[in-house]
Amino acid sequence: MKLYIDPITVNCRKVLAGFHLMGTQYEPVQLGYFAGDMKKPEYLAINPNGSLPALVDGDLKLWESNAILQYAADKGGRSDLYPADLKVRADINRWLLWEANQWFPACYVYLVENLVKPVMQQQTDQAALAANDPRFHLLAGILDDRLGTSPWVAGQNVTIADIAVASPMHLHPYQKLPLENYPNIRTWIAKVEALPCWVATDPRPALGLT
Ligand SMILES: N[C@@H](CCC(=O)N[C@@H](CS)C(=O)NCC(=O)O)C(=O)O
Repeated sequence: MKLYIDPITVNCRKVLAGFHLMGTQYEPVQLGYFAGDMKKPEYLAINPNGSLPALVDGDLKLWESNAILQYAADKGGRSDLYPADLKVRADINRWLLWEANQWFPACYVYLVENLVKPVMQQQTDQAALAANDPRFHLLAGILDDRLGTSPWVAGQNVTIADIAVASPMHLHPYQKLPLENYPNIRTWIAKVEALPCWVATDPRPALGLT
């Protein structure tokens, strides 16, 4: 399988960490996010969205990072990390969809305003942060409540849901995510950060942040 990535991006780091966790074998194809490689015709033929990551497995061209995690888990028979039990799987699928639709956009504003713009010597838009704040706190409250009832996002064990939901927060000290009121999230993200798959895919060196 070929995996098209730039490891510094949220959704590529997600798939890289997930593949590491699952022991998935793949051939990485490095593209440059800041160089705009994902907008070039040869890549658009794989992912017409012009976004990273994408996976090619034979005649399957698969985009959407969470769909890639689901596919790799099923292909690798990792039912420990993506259980087949109907209700557990529905729960995980729910968190994967929530992450892509709600959590990623809410966390992304902090990434752009507090990390990307300063690195690019652009002005942080405080109004954009303020406008996003209520949405972030609503969502963080939902996640914190869940993590108050189970140690991992989807129960007693780590699953691909943890990798997906942690990824939009992967640079949270630099994003300046306001996590002060969410003790369960703080406990959980520290556990994610201790996972070997998370340590092995740390994007900070490539971003010049360590
Ligand atoms: N929902 C998609 C989002 C993909 C995405 O937004 N990727 C970013 C990097 S994290 C990207 O390549 N953005 C460039 C663009 O959309 O122009 C996924 O999970 O794969």
